[in-house]
Amino acid sequence: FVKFDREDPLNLESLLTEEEVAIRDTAREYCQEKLLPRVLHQWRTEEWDGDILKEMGSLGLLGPTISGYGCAGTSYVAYGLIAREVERIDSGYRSTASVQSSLVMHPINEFGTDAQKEKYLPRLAKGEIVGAFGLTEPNHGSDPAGMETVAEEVDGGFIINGSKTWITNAPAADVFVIWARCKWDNKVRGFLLDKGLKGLSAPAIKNKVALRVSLTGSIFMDNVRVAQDALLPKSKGLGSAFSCLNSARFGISWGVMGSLEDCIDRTRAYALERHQFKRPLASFQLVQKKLVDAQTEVSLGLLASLQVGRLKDAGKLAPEMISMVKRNNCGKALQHSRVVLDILGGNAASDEYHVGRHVANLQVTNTYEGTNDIHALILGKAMTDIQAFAN
Ligand code: TGC
Ligand code: FAD
Repeated sequence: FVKFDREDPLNLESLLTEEEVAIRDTAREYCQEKLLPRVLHQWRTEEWDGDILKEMGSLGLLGPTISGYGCAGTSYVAYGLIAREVERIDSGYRSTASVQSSLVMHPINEFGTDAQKEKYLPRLAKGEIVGAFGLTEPNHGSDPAGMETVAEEVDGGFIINGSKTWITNAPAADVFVIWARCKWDNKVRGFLLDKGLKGLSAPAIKNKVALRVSLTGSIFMDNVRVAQDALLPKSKGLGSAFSCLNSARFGISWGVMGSLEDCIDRTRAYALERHQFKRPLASFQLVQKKLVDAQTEVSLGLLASLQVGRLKDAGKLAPEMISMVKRNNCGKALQHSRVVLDILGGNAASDEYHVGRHVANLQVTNTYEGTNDIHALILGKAMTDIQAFAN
């Protein structure tokens, strides 16, 4: 027999390529050395740090699955491994990066012209410019098909009206991927809006109780006029927006496991150190069970995401597979981070112990990119052929 490795009980490492391990190690070193020392200050102040995207860009961590344009051309598994390391520190850092990679660079690469790719991708990859993705609206979150943002064709371009809310990176964004219903054929398409356009604003949403290290804002578009080249010409219908979500949701399924791993590591160390009734907390059966339940879910969740990643890389993906791992891993991370938080006793209330911060973040990861229940309904539809979202 080999010795049981509590940090990798099912030997996930043996299923990774050398390149994936090297990328994971680069990401881990960066996150532990550069992000961890910043996280508490940013959490307390909600100050956003634009250098972080530049640093990630310099290491090739942005848009890593894209080939060309200064991107690394890695596997989706490597993308997942990066998300796991970043979210081990904080979901907000992963959010900042995954919007840039999956929700901005991906649609430009998939649906853009060569000129749009040349204009935006190299600078997004370096983190020199910041991107945001506007799908959710004040009246339409789980049901984006009802969106009220509209694009109208005018001489040589378009006029866009509408508003978006809860948009990651928006207040700092240089380029906005905006999904709008086109008046001429009623189809949803993506548009690229540059910061500074007349009628475009993106105020911050302050005083969040979670995701405090990522910037979140609204986007208001009041007769914003753009040229023809703002249209992402290969975007055709809401399915194009959903295809970006496939990549981001996949990354989240890895990321939240990193968050839960950090909760386990911290509460395990605490349980070994802290004594009550003249014994370490770790010696109590109830405490051990909490740690074991959580570590089991991490191990199973990571293996499931690895399999989905391999299928995605091989072009054998059904989007429902991503719903399954996004829903399962986010739900389990929220549930078990909350349980191991109990191990800290009163210290659970101190941000210096970090676990409470993860718990707050994981409530949001279980909500954005499709709530836990919406993913249940996506899977329910696939299992029964009956869609239960609406009549
Ligand atoms: P439905 O009729 O099911 O589909 C419309 C068209 O889209 C196609 N499609 C997909 N294509 C690719 N990938 C997928 N996952 C797809 N899902 C659907 C579908 O085939 C169809 O194509 P076509 O050619 O027949 O027109 O659409 P519906 O309106 O009934 O959708 C239902 C539902 C609930 C599944 C969908 O609205 C949904 O997923 N809602 C959740 C919304 C959501 O996830 N929003 C996320 C916003 S972005 C965000 O949260 C970023 S946070 C990031 C961070 O900070 O990390
Ligand atoms: P609602 O759709 O109003 O849902 C409320 C509740 O009702 C949920 O529990 C939901 O599961 C339930 N519900 C809704 N419909 C049904 C149904 N048919 N059956 C059963 N239950 C149902 N969006 C972007 O476009 N871009 C971003 O960058 C982005 N970043 C975000 C960052 C943060 C910090 C947050 C909090 C959100 C972000 N979002 C972003 C928005 C996010 O995607 C939405 O919040 C999410 O899709 C849910 O929509 P909603 O908030 O309108 O909730």
